Amino acid sequence: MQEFFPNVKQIKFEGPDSRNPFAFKHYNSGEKVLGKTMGERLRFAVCYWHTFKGTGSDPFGPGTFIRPWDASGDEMKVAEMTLQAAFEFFSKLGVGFWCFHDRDIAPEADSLAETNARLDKIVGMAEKLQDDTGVKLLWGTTNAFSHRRFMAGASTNPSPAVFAYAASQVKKAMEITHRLGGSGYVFWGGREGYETLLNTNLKRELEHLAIFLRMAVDHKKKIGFGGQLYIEPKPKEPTTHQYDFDCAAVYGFLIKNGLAGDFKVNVEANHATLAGHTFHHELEFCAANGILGSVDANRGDLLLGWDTDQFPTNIYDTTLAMYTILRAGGFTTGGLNFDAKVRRQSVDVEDLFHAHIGAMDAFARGLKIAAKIIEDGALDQIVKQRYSGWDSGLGADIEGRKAGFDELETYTLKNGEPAVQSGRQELVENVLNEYIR
Ligand code: XLS
Ligand code: NI
Ligand code: NI
Repeated sequence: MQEFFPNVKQIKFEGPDSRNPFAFKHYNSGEKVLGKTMGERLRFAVCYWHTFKGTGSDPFGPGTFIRPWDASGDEMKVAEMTLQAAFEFFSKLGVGFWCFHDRDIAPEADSLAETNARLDKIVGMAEKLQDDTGVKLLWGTTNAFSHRRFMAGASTNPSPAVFAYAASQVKKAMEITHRLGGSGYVFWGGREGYETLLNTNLKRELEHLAIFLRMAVDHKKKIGFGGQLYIEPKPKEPTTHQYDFDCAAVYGFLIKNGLAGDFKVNVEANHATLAGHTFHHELEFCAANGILGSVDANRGDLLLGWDTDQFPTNIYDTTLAMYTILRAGGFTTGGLNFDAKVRRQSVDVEDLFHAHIGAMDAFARGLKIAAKIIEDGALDQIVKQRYSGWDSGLGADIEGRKAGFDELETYTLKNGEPAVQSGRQELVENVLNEYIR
């Protein structure tokens, strides 16, 4: 069988002093952190679209990458070679999971029936490669945003025929995800949003989105798919306004439509910053509401301001992310999917390894630092103390709904001006810095 990455052998852990670019310095899959191995805690996944289908194109020019798996002139042969290259990459990198869109793994044909037959063929191969390598599917998803039929959205399209097409596509994508034993299925809004309100019935489009998601829940039950359904928020791009703007908007939508029990959130770092939040904020919001499901691990560039999908390297961000994820109980069905692409000038296949090795090490460091902060209770004590007024007396009466406005007025008239306490922001920032090393 053809080897697609002949210059790279199995990536191993060599420790922080290693200078081998093809080795992990911090990610040691079997090492235990807070009682579980790093592999179990981090649940790394490689995404198919950027890593194997990405071309390096940008709005100002076409692709720059020439991949050995793209060499054949035949579309289906390319799909087969790409799948082989992907599993060689997963195995050499030592990740446990992968993620794909239906159209990444098999090219669309002239009819839905033929497209689905192509998918079945590739999924059969993927099933075997999964068995051979032990690599599992973290989640599957549908690309219902690239084809021109979806230019005005999929489930929020003004045309019911396009809604039907998207439904047929999601039906099939859920079925193949189920067949491959996927532990989740993602709905990213694609073009579910609008360019101008002047031609848009926003109320109706939102109702259609809810109907579509209900149908997906019904189909999941019908086929016995036990994986978790996720929604991935994003505020803008490609549309001017995407309906799944941020985690709070998604949560409100789910609650309103009685879907909160059926969906969790797949939080993407770059989408958080596009929405004007930090990655940490979005994770903490989900954790607080019991909807933290999975993560698309990447980063944006605040100077550019679009979805640059760079590989995560910032140890502060990975530490804060893991701090929230660990305190929320860690991943169950979810994981850290590198929805990230190498830069346009990173044209060699080896660059794909450098990108993932750095990102995995960045998260491994974040995990270890966060675990230490938690073990020491370094920030916990300060937060606990700050809210301790709620544990007894007045605070407990308010939380227990024993005191209403009348009682609180009586209390205030009697006790006068409340004492103020320092928020100690500089102190907590120093504590964090002491742990990041
Ligand atoms: C695009 C999204 C997309 C989803 C999967 O911005 O991040 O890649 O993760 O459709
Ligand atoms: Ni994503
Ligand atoms: Ni993105």
